[in-house]
Amino acid sequence: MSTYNFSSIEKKWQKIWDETEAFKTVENEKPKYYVLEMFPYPSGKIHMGHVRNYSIGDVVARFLKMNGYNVLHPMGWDAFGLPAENAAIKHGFHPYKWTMENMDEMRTQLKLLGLSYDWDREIGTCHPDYYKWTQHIFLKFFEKGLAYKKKYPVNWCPSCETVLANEQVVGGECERCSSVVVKRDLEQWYLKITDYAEELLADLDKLDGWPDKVKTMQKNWIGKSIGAEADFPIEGFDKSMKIFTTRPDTIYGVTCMVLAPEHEYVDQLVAGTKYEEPVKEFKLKMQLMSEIERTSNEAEKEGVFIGRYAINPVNGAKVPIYIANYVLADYGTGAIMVVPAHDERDREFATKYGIDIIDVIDEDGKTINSAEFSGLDYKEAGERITARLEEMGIGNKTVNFRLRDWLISRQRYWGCPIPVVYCDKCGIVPVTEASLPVMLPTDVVFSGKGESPLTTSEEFMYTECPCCGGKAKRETDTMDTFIDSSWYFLRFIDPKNENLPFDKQLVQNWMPVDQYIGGVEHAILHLLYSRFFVKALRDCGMLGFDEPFKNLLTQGMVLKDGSKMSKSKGNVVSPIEIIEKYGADTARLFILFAAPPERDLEWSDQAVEGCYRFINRVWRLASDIFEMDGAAASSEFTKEDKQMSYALNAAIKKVTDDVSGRFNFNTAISALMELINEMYKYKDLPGRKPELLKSSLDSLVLMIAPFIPHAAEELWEMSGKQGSVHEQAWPSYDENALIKDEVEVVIQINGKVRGKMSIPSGVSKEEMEKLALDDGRIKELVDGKSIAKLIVVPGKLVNIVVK
Ligand code: ANZ
Ligand code: ZN
Repeated sequence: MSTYNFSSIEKKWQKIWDETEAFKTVENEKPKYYVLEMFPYPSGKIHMGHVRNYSIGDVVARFLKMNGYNVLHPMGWDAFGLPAENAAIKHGFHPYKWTMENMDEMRTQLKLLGLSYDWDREIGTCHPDYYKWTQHIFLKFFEKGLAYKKKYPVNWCPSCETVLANEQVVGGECERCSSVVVKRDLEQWYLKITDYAEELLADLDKLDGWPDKVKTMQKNWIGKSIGAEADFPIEGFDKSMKIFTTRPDTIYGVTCMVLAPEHEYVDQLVAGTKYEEPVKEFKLKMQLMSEIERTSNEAEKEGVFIGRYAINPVNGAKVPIYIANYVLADYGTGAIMVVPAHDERDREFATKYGIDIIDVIDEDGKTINSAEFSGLDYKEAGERITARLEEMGIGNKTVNFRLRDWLISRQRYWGCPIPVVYCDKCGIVPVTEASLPVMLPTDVVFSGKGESPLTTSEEFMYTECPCCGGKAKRETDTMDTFIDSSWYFLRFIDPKNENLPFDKQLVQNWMPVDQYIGGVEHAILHLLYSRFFVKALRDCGMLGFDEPFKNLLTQGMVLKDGSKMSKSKGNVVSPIEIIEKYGADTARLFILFAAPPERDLEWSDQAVEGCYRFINRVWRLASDIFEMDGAAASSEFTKEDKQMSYALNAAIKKVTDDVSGRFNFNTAISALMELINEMYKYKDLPGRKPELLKSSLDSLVLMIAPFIPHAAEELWEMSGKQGSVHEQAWPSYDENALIKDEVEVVIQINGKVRGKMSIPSGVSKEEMEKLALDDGRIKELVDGKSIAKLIVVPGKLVNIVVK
C-alpha cells in the first residue's frame, strides 16, 4: 500500500504543471470565465489572508474549467507603494531591488500552494512596460478634461521637511519625529470622479452579483443628498452667504449661521475687527485637525462668533454668524443655516453658545411657527419653500454628493511618474505619446526630505518642452498607487501588448470579470476607482462596457484566538510552516472547510490535523480499491449496491450545487467526507462490487481535484488514467439513482400526525390511501367515524379528514 507522501507529490506536480504550462489560457470556442483575486502588494511573505483569498479563487477556476469553460486566472503584483520607499530610507535598499526580491519570494511561495495561474500573464505595476500604459491612460484622461490641477493643503512636517501621507500623521504629529504637522498648499493633480457620481450610484443597481453590504458602503461613500441652496444676505457686506441644506422646510427655525473656518469670506468679514485674532487662532487649531477628528459624532462642537449677522430671507430675522469645527469647507457650499431644534449637531452647538432654539416641526411632522407655510407636511413645506426661494431669485433645488474628486498626486518616488512638464511659455504640457514611458530615474537620493524625491535627480527634472522646445521642468510627483490597480484587470487580458494598454476587442471578449474575490477592506476605494476607470475609459473610446466586476465575493478574515492574525498581536500562523508540515493540500482544505468564504474563519490546529487525516483516509481507500481484482461475487444489483450508488450520486449533486451556487465549499467538503464513509462501509461488505467502487472512486477524485489538486492529480495517475485530472469533465449524476426504493409517508388524521409507514416509491395515490387506511393504529383511530375527505401528497403524506 502506498502512503500519502505529500512533499514529493506536491513537488512533482508543481514542476509538471509549470513545465507543461498547464494553466495557460488561449482563445478558444468555449464560453469564457474570468476569475480574479485581488493582486497582492509584494510585502515579502504570504500570509493566511492570501492563502484564503487565492485558495477560494483556485477552486472556482478549476471547477469552472472542469465544467467546460475557457478560464482566465491570472496573477501579478501591485508593486508601487510607500513600504518600498521606507525601506530605501531606512536601510538604503533601492525600492526596485527591494520590490523585485519580494516578488520573487512571494511567487515561489504562491507556487508552493499549487495555484492554477497562467503565469505567462504575470504583471507588476512598477515595470516600465506597465506604467507606460498607466501614463498613456492619464494622458487620455487629461485630453478629456478628466485630469486637472488644483491647490490643496497637504500635511507638512517642518522638521523632516517633507510631505506626509494621512496615515503618517498620528494625533497631529509626524509619525517619525513627533513634530507638530502643519498644512501647506501645493498644486495637486485630481481626477474628476465626481463627473461620474450619478452613474456610479445608479449602476450599483446592475450589480446583482455583489454583496448588499458592499453596495451600501459605496452608496454611502458617494453620498447623494437632495436639498436646496439659499442665499442669506450678510449685514454690511456686499456678498450673500450661500448655504446648502437638506431641510429647507426648517428655514423658519434658523437661529444662527455657520461658515467653515476656511471659507473664503471669513478673513474679509473680520478684517480690522476685534474678532480677527480669535478667528485666526481658531483657524490655526482647525488646521491641525483631520476632517475625521473635526466631524466625528463624539467630537465636541465648537466655534467662534465673528461679529457679523445674516438676514433670514424668508422672515427678515437677524441671526449671528459663527465659524465652527463641524462645518467643512469642501462639502456643499461650505456654509450652513443652523436649526438647533431639528439637527442634533446644531442643537449641541446652540446649547453650548446660548443660541435660541425655535421648533418649526411638530411631532406629526407638520410645520409650525412657519408663517404661511405652517400646518403643512414637512416634505411639502420643503418643496414650497424651495419654490418660494426660487421665485425670489435667491435659491434653488440642488443635489450634492459627498464624493470628492480623486486627489492623485503623491510626493513620493516609488509610484508612476505623472507624464507632464511645465514650461514658462506654454504652461502645463503633456509629454508626447512617443516619449512614454517617463521613466523613474535611478539617481535619486532617499533622504526622506523635500517635496518629492524626484526633485533630487537633475537629469529627470530638467527637460525640453514638447511644445516649444524650450527649457521645461518635469512634474516631480507620482500617482496614487490606487491608479495602478484601477486597470490591472484589463492588462491581464492582453499583458504583452506593445502598442496599446489593451486590445479593445480582446477586452470586450473577456470582460467583465466573472468572479472577483478579495478582502472587504477594498470594498470602497479600490472598487469605486476601478468602476470609475472603466466608465472613463469607455468615454475615451477605449472599451465598450460599463462595469468591471460582475460578481464579487468578499472573503472573511482569518482569526486566531478570536482576533485577526497580525504581527502586532503575535498570533500569526505561517503558511509556509503549515505547508512544510502537512502539505499545501491540507492547508487549502482546512481553509476551505473551516467556514463559508464570506465568514471569518478561526484557526484551529486540531482542524488542520483533521484535514490531514482526511486526505490520508482518501489515500488508504484509494489504495485498497486499486488493489482489488475486478471480479464481482454476483451480477445481481443488490440493495447495498443501490445504496452505494445513491450515496455517490447524492454527493455529486450536493457538491456540484454547493460549489456552483454560493461557493459553499465547506458543505461541499462535508458531503465528500460522508461519501468516503459510505465507500468504506461498502468496501467491507462481502458482496461489494469492485467495478462500482472503482467508478465511485473516479468521481470522488474528480470532485476533490479543485480542493486538493496535487493529491487528486497523483491518484488520477495511480488509477491508470490518461491526462491531467484538471483537464477532465466534472462528473454528472444520474437522477434515477437518486430515487429511493422506499419512501417514508406520514399519516395524519385531521391534520395531526398519527402514524408513519414505509412504502415502495412510485406507489399510486389510490394505493397510498388504501395502505394508510389498512394501517393497524389508523384503523383503530378512524373506527366508527365517517371519512369526509382524503388528501394525498404522493410519496409524502396522507391526511384523513374524519367527522
Ligand atoms: C439645516 C438643517 C436642519 C439640516 C435640519 C439638517 C437637519 P447631508 O445629508 O450629509 O447632505 N451641512 C451642509 N453643508 C455642510 C458642511 N459643509 N459641513 C457640515 N454640515 C453641512 O447633510 C446635509 C445637512 O448637513 C445640511 O442640512 C446642513 O444642515 C448640513 F433639521 O441644514 B442642514
Ligand atoms: Zn514650452
